[in-house]
Amino acid sequence: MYKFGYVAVLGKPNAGKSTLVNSLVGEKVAIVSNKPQTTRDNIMGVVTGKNFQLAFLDTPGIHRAGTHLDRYMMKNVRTAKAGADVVLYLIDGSKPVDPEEMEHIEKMKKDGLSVIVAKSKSDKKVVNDFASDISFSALTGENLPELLDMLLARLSPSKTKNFLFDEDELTDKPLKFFAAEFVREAALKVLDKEVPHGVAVEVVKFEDGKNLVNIEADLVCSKDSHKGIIIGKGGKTLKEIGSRARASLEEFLNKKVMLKIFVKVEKNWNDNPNKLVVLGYN
Ligand SMILES: Nc1nc2c(ncn2[C@@H]2O[C@H](COP(=O)(O)OP(=O)(O)OP(=O)(O)O)[C@@H](O)[C@H]2O)c(=O)[nH]1
Ligand SMILES: [Mg+2]
Repeated sequence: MYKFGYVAVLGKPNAGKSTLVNSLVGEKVAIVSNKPQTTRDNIMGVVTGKNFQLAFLDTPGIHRAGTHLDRYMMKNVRTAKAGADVVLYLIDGSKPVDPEEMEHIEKMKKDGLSVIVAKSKSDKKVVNDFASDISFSALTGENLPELLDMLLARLSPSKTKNFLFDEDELTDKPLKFFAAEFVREAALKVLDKEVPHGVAVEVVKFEDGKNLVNIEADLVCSKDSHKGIIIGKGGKTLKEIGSRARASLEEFLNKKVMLKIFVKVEKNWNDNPNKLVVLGYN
């Protein structure tokens, strides 16, 4: 008997959704940072076993939408939910529970969705007593096999192999997407406060050579005042972003990478529907 299913991974910003998907897939398909609202797009991560295949959809963290970018992100959450066979809802066990979240979970169940509530970060001190179906740590791997079993138990078996993806197909995004995301991840790590949230990355050149990948990217920020912060004194901050992004891209692509980043200002791009489309959020 075989099992296949789509799993939408939902939860608040910073709950650990992307870290979990990466660790189940065994490859970094989604960028991670300690800043909320790191993920903006739905990113698929496929896990294939002997008799099963699970297509996880990593989603943006659920938050109140202010800008058009926020609305784009929340639309992604709805899309993932609508196409899911199982919803895996993550609650950060190291943070207090939000009553609104409990209501949201109850509503999903009432709407007939198959929901598993899992507490993340079990390697940290647990401070919330919300009743979950399982707790796990994506960092130490605690309870990950049990979590997979729990998800599989929610799917009905098929006599024929009903997998939708090739075994070596780990994600649905092209290399260019990862180039942009790894630059954004480096920016999230190096920059502080509200600056990284106003950052988008557009890859303007991606030449995939035999031994070298040549990449040029525009690092777009939303305010004039952010440009100087991103470049830093004598270009120090931008250099740091570039070298971090290059290192993770070289690891991801398994090739030498040449990376040039140009900082540009697009005032309030994150609240401009046309600019969002240009920057790949459509
Ligand atoms: N200690 C510990 N930290 C974790 C674990 N999982 C994730 N984190 C940390 O939590 C932070 C957020 O992780 P992400 O995976 O980016 O969270 P997310 O839910 O995808 O966040 P958004 O994309 O913003 O919605 C990062 O600093 C991670 O390193 C875990 O199992 N244990
Ligand atoms: Mg994420």
